[in-house]
Amino acid sequence: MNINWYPGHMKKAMESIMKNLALVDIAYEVIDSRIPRSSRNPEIDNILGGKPKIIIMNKSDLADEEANIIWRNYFQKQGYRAVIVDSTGNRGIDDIVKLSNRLVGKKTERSGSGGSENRSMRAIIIGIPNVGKSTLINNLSRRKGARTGNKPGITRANQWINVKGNLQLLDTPGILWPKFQDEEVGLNLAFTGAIKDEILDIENLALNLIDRIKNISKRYLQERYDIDIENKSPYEIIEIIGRKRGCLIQGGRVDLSRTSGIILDEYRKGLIGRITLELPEGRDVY
Ligand SMILES: Nc1nc2c(ncn2[C@@H]2O[C@H](COP(=O)(O)OP(=O)(O)OP(=O)(O)O)[C@@H](O)[C@H]2O)c(=O)[nH]1
Ligand SMILES: [Mg+2]
Repeated sequence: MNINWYPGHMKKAMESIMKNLALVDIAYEVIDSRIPRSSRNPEIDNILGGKPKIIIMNKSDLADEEANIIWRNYFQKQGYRAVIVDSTGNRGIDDIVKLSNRLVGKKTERSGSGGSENRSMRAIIIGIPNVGKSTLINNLSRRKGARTGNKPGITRANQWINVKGNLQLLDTPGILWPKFQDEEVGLNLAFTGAIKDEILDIENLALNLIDRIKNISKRYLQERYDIDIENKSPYEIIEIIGRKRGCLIQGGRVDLSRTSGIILDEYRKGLIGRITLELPEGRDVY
């Protein structure tokens, strides 16, 4: 797999985040709960400097519940604040607001002019593509507040969204580029949809995903596709699934490309199960 992120691209993304960071009191780093390590860009902490931050473990509804707890505890042990969130199902949203108030609420109260003014706390959402930044922004804003107009004195371009609990959210998220430390990270990003399918070999991707899921637990594939996967290779498993789903081409052969697309799509939608693809170092079962 060969995916290049151009240095110019990264530099622009970084500059935009830094510019907006100057306007906020706290940053929300959104990650994908199925791949908490691969969906983090390790440079985020350098970019943030000392700015308070909460790790938002989004798409928790698609990840294993026990693994979610393991990861949250892991992040907390590392000194981070982490919240388990489902932005489409509205889980954990209130926790974000509450925790933000605890982290910076006091500070903004004191820093108001004259010492008594209670100005809003401002936040920015940051994360790699497709991790749920816009969904989270919509969820935070739709129910709990309305868009405000341009705020004079800050910048013309930025819109602030009022959220409950004295919180204002910058409506433009900071897009972090994914960081491919190794092939496994690249695959994880591809499995979960953080990278566009057009630039990937979809059959190869599905074969790898089948192999990973099979090693985590046999039951997922057996239950979803009603097949016995014992002693079968990923290739054989895809063939069986293709036949079952009627994905055939001329001569009665299985349409591997279409079957692969179905498998990836079903994994991404959580239909194969709530499957977390990686755990903190030193753990291999959940
Ligand atoms: N199941 C589930 N799906 C989610 C969650 N959050 C977002 N999604 C879905 O993930 C997809 C991407 O969400 P977006 O909010 O567009 O992600 P984004 O980070 O804004 O993506 P870019 O703007 O492309 O960088 C959409 O199909 C969302 O419905 C979540 O917590 N759970
Ligand atoms: Mg978006």
